[in-house]
Amino acid sequence: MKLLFVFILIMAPLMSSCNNLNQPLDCSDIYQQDKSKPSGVYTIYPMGGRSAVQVYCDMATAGGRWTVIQRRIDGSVNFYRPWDFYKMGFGSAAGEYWLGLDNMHYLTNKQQKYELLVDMEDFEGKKVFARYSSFKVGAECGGYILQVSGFTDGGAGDSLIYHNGMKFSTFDKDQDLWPENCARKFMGAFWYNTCHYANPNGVYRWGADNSLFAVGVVWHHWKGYDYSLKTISMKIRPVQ
Ligand SMILES: [Ca+2]
Repeated sequence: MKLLFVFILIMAPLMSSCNNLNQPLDCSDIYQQDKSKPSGVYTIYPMGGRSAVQVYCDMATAGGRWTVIQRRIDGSVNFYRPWDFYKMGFGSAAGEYWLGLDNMHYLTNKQQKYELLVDMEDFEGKKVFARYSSFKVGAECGGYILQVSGFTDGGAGDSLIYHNGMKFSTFDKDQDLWPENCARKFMGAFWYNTCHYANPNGVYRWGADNSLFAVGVVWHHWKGYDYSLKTISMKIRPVQ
């Protein structure tokens, strides 16, 4: 009996750290395990044991630990998709993808507060960012409401605050505040208001193009409605 007690005492910390090692919740957990790990594709478990999902971890920008939840880099993935895809996630962690609203909800509704960094680049190679000290996605039953605040300007301007408090909309699920359908009109999926200042899931159009109004990968406060960005990525991490 005494031996068993000692055994449990010795094994307890091992067992708990083992669980953590095998099932990191996000890229911040992966970073804490080994601070020398480079940026790249890793497996995380945002909803526990059976929720394995591949993501891109940014371990370099502003201290690293970022879990990328959305990324456009080359137009290789079609982002004009219905509700179920935005709920569950799609694309490739090594390239363009959307992590999924369920994963975003679970990650950002744990005890720790999350911050958001939006990195973007134009076709001339100029890079800017917008940073928010608080980012949270509500539950599906409430429409995955976006809560974002605490803006810091890295040259991009604040195109997201207009979307704060909005429900998520896709072309087949209109939860925006416009009488018509924002997702259909602007060929994306987002927390549309009436409709947008940011359309990161819009059509990849390789730069300036005013043939169709504001349907591109738009961040209005930086490049206006007629410019579709070369890259944009939204990444989150727990506030330390
Ligand atoms: Ca509508």
